[in-house]
Amino acid sequence: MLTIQDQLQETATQLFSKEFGQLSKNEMYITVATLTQNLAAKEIENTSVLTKKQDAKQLYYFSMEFLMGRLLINNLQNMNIFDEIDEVLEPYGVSIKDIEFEEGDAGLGNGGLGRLAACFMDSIASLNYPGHGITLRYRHGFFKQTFVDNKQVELPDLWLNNRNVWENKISDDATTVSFYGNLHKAEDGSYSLTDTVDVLAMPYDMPIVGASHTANRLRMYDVLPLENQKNFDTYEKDIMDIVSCLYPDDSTTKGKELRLKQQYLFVSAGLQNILKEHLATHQTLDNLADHVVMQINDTHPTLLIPELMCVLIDQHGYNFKDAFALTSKCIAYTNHTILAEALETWDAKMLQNLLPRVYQMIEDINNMFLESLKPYNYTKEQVEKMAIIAKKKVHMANLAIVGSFSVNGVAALHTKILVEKEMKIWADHYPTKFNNKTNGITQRRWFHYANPDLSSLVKSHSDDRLMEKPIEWFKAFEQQLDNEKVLQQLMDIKATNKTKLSSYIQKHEGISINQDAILDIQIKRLHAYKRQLLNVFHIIYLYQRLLNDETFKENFHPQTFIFGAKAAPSYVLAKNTIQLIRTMADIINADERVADKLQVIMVTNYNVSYAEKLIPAADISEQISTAGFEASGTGNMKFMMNGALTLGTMDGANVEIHELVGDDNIEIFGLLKDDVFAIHASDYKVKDDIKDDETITFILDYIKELKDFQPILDYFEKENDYYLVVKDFKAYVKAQEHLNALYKDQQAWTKKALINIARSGYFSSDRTIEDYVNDIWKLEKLVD
Ligand code: NBG
Repeated sequence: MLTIQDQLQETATQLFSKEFGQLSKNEMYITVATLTQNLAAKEIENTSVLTKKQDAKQLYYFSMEFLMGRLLINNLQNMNIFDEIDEVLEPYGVSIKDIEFEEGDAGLGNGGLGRLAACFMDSIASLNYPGHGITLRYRHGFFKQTFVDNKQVELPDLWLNNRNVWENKISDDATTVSFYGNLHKAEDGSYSLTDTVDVLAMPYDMPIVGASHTANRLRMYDVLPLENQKNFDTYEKDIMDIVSCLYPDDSTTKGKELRLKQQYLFVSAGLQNILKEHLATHQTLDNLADHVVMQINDTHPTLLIPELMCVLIDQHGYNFKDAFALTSKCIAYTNHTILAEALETWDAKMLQNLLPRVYQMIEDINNMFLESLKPYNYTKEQVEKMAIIAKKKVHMANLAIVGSFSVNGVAALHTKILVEKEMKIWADHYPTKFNNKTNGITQRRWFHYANPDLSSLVKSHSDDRLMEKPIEWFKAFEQQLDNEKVLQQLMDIKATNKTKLSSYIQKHEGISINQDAILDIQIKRLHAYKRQLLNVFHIIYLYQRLLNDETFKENFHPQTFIFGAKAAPSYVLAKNTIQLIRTMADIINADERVADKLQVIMVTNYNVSYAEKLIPAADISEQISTAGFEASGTGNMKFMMNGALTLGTMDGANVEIHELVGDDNIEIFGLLKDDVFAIHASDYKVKDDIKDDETITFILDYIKELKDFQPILDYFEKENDYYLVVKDFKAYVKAQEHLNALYKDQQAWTKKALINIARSGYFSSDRTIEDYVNDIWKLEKLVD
């Protein structure tokens, strides 16, 4: 058996024909990562041997997004070889931390939904369940953000330009996926397609190494041309587009069709691979539901339902009824939003043209479903609401609900809103299908890795044997609530994390943060419902107050507001909000009069790696969405685990955080979801509120004076402040003032932080995954 040192040298020789010590930093990274990858490959092999031996049921998590971030340290830590490798590197004068940034930040996702999928992968493997991810191998990840004149400019994220050490091309599993074509019915009633446009779906696997003995796979499909296709040049160009980027511009029909092609590609190819593997051991599909469960992450992979039906009927001779029964036993659906704009519909004609047989199957499912409604006394409107195809559109959420055995929301409040309001008719129709699975985050990345000092502190007061029970492991720390030494250590750790963040921000943004200030952070996608505008309104107010009110200024503890957010390239209001934040940052940071009190920073290209730096340093976690609109949020959980206090509305998982820590350890403000829904149902006019409110009038005038912010002004004038910034403003200001005053008692504040940390174990994605396993997936653990 070669030592790690020998293996490292051997890898360096194979890859670069050089002595390890002669390698550049980038080559060192590639060498260490390749060695890690080779060790992971052994674990993958072991996992598939165990899966076969136990004939274990496997999960396939279909998601258009996996926001993995960097993997080197994550993998080394999970494999428990971090220290060993770091020691080997020492004589060469480098550490793993020096080379980790040579890795690209894999950004195959845009926010919470994609990061959730990544956290789930980590937990599934760490808990020794056989469960794999299926997605696309986009050539460009989520765009890289820069700013020009404070405006967001999007650059392509060329993440594959640097060698992706983690992936392996699995040519043996390449499959053909067909688009378009003419549908034929044979005499025996079966269907086939001719004149299709075919592509080769080529899988690349990335290892997902868990913290125990299991390693699963994230399978990403690329596209390659096939021989014998008509008009080869245009054909090749067209199909390469399928995997070119994460979010094709879908303002055009062509863009929409491209998005649909993406969805079908990974669904069809993924399914073919799953069925091939199943048939190789079981020779029949009759028992598929005993061995395979497929979770669809939001509606994007919903074509899995009609596709599996087509395969069962056309290739395996099933009748419609049996095929449907089997399909809906294998597939479960997670809903991640109630925002109407995110509930997908496809133009029926387009879907029919692109996927004639799949469309026909959707029609058949729809007919069967509508037929099944007849014995109930639904009104015409109700039937139309539930129909899978209505008004020439295919409603993917309806298809997902009809064709699956489980529909889950992602936080208690979100599921409640689905069941009682948005999807009430469905929940009444299928009372046992709906369930809640509150989201979670992997503590391995978001605590142990991102905040090593805090991790060590908690570890020293907990029991290692509880590591696998995060709720209890974290909870043990609460016994230190009155331990002054521990409280001091907590303060020191926060201070150190702030220093580290400050030098990171200095390097990336050219500004250093005030070390004494309260660090108040809002990091998430930019969207009107998340209300970054409320935050910046408060900042404008605060700035004026500090300039004009000496007593207030004296009593005010310095506060630094940090934002990180990308706006969708075509989302005008969101982009304008970024510009306003950046503009205010310029004005405030340059104003000597408030220099020691107030600071505003909007970081560039916020991503997973940035979040890992920001979260451990935060004092205040801004979770201020309009109640009823944030399905769950997962950033809120990460901040809590790292000892920040939540400043939030009763929305998404904030509600559960509040329930866990109690009124005293969270700052809750603002309208409740029922208030919000009532206002939306009334004839509320924001201009009446503005008229009577000097502060709001001042802020809007201030923004007007700055020029350049018409979209924000329009949002109030034309969209009637749909997300209720004005209505919640006073309560938000009060909550901010309360926190600012509280912070002065460092001891009391730190106790609150400690309680947050100690009760955060519930939000470990290990807990979430166990919930999915027990209620939906029914998997058994792999035993080594
Ligand atoms: C997002 C929600 C978040 C939630 C994540 C993960 C979509 C469509 N939804 O609140 O907005 O935390 O999903 O469930 O991205």
